[in-house]
Amino acid sequence: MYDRLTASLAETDSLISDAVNNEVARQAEGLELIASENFVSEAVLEAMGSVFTNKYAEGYPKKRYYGGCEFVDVVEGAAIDRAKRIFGAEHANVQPHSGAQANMAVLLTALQHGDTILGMNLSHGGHLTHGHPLNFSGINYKVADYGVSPETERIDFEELQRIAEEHKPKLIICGASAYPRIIDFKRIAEIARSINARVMADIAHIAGLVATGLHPSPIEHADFVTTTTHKTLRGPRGGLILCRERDAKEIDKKVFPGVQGGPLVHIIAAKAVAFGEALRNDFKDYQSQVLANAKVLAGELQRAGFRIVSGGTDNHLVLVDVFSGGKGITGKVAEKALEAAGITVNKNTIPFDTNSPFVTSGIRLGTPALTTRGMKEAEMRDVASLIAAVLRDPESEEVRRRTKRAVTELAARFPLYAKRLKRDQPESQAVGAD
Ligand code: DSN
Repeated sequence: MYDRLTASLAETDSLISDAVNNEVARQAEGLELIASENFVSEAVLEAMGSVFTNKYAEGYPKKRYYGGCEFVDVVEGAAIDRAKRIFGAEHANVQPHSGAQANMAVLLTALQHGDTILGMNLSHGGHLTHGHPLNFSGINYKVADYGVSPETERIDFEELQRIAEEHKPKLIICGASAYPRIIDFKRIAEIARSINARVMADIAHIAGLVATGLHPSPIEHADFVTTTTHKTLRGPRGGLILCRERDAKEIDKKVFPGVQGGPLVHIIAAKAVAFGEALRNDFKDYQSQVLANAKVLAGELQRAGFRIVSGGTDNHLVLVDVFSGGKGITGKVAEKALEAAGITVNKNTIPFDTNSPFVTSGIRLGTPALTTRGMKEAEMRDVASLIAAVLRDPESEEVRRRTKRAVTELAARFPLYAKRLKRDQPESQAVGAD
């Protein structure tokens, strides 16, 4: 059905072509609820698939180590300029291939090998690159960690202050991958100042909300702000660093040649396109809908009897405690059962989880992708009841079959990449053609 999307590839490599087309079908026909995923626009896809992939461009605009970079400079210049405008930042480096490499460049800028960092505990919602023992951040630096309070499941700032005073880190890292509440960047910066530390805010998950003023911005509080570009920001898979002018030179040096060689110019072009989209008024409408949808999803699941970590959400994600102290099912079972019914989520630890990270007590749900498809509050109510039905009876083939049928019908009402498919295919074969 989708094979016209990869016409040239199909002629030369059917294995990869089939995999691409199967993935298009999976994305189009299922419900994508992974909080860190989204669907980029066709314009972003085109920039990513452009001939800029052929070009080496080590260096920065107007200071390259290769000839033939005049058009590369256009796209990198636009990406930098647009990123600075979106976030009100003094300096932007758009070259990091990923969030991990953005964070690596900041740590190399702010720290000496062996210095102490203070990051949020991964099992309380932090990120791998904020000090996990198996990650470069935990291997090269001493790590102290903070988390949420057992009562409120929100960041415990008094405890954070106490840990900061005890360990005297050089860098406090904030930002999270599974924290459904507003992060008080101002408060964290005050704690950092009180112990003479610097702050890195990793806003990967909430970048789109920050970009549109729907989550407080860390720009004036943090020394360094990093993000991926592919989550709520809805750009290509990649990273971005924002900082003050005074750190600009060091950050640029640490990205290249410190951490990376040649930039991925096709991805930078796609970042520029996505940043252009984020500057449009309708991007704020989209982000507002992401928030409204997450609130409805959390509320409906709560009404259906599930415990929502921290009692609700202020952002794009909902953390559901499906285990409920042993009365329910594990996150692992929940993820598998939902996947079989066409609903993609990820198992996730919850604060003070008694299950291992491979099993978990929770699932993490996010609304950015479904909101991009155009789904609103009414559809979130349907999605919540489909999820609840599967979680109540995770082994039932009948429930999975019934849910999958409903998922396919719902997805077809909100076509994905319909314009491209309609252009390339006979009308009757386009996803959701009506
Ligand atoms: N792996 C990312 C996520 O899924 O949230 C975190 O960076």
